[in-house]
Amino acid sequence: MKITHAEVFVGGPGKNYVTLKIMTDEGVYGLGDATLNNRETLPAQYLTDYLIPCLIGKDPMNSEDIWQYFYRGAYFRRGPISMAAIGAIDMALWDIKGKVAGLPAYQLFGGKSRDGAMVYAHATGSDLEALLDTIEHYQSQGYKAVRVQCGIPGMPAGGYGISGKNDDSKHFITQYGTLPDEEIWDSEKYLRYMPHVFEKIRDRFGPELKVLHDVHHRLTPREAAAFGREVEKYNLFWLEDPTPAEDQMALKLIREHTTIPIAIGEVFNSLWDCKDMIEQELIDFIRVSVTYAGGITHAKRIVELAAIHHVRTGFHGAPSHSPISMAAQGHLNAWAPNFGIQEYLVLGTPECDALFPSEHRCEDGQFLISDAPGLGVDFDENEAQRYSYERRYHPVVRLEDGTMWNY
Ligand code: GCO
Ligand code: MG
Repeated sequence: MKITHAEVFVGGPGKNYVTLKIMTDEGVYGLGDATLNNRETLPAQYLTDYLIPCLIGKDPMNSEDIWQYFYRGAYFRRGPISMAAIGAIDMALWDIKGKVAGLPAYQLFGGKSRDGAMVYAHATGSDLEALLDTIEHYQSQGYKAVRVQCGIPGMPAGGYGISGKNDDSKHFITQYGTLPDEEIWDSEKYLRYMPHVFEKIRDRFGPELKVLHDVHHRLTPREAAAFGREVEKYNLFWLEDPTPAEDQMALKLIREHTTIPIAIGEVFNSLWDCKDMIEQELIDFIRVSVTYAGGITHAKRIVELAAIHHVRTGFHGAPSHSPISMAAQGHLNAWAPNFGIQEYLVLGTPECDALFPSEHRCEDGQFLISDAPGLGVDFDENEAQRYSYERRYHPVVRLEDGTMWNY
């Protein structure tokens, strides 16, 4: 079996999904997702200019060798652009492998360890009342876990993930302007207010609800340690990205002061970015995604290392990931002995379903994987013609005096 050609499509309903399609001489094709949020053209170009030409003529069943070829062969290794591009190829090869075998991808990893994988939704409120209402809404839909983000009194944009425009449906990160929005951040106001938010959530919803919170890299290690200790009593499922993720050893200080579960890793691109924190057991959940961390082959390696260090999975699932990478994660989640939770925000709009038809579904707060061969997601190229690339940015963040801070 040989790869004959491959194509990249950029665009989608409200998103710049980067979709790779790899064709073979036997008519079987595979699909991968290289969407690097708000930098989408870069992995697309990397694929077209450098990787696809090397793929032609290769046997798609040798996914390990092809992964090594692109990773070791690049010389300038890692980084989000090249790992998203390699990741898309890798997903597409597992898709082909599954289709050839007539098996869903999870069967190739070792079968199912569970029927449904618990997911969490994003509950966001521009103020506490709005947040509590949003949590209630998700609970009524069957969700057992929610990520809670709340507007902070006195902070213009209200904190990470809050639009500041009193419109909860628009809380998310992607900006449609021609230049990045600017947000203001104040750690002191945040640290003063958030414990009260957790207290009110527990008062209203009791101990069962799984409550997650994303600090989005905004605190210093000392602040995060003190915060974690203060809110320990509210029994969070996790505290995410308390400090900027590139400093693996910052977590030591946090760990010395609090037992709050820590989740980190959505910006990591390889095992090397998280190896020390996993081996030293400084985290509880690893947040990589199959897209940004080099596809199924490499993400699985991270999951296996995590498993022997009591670290569970909590794959990144922001809406920037297309249904293809969400399916790839769904297959890993079905198999992983150390599965923890899955962030799941694919809204299942009719436009998205038409572009990426699949039988995977989300019910009662669980992701249920279909038994279709491969990744179990298709791509409608006619539908794709409706969309094209539109430039977008994440916001940037400044402190009140103008100093740049971490988005
Ligand atoms: C999350 C993330 C996202 C990121 C986004 C960046 O936990 O879902 O923090 O909201 O901000 O994926 O592209
Ligand atoms: Mg996050």
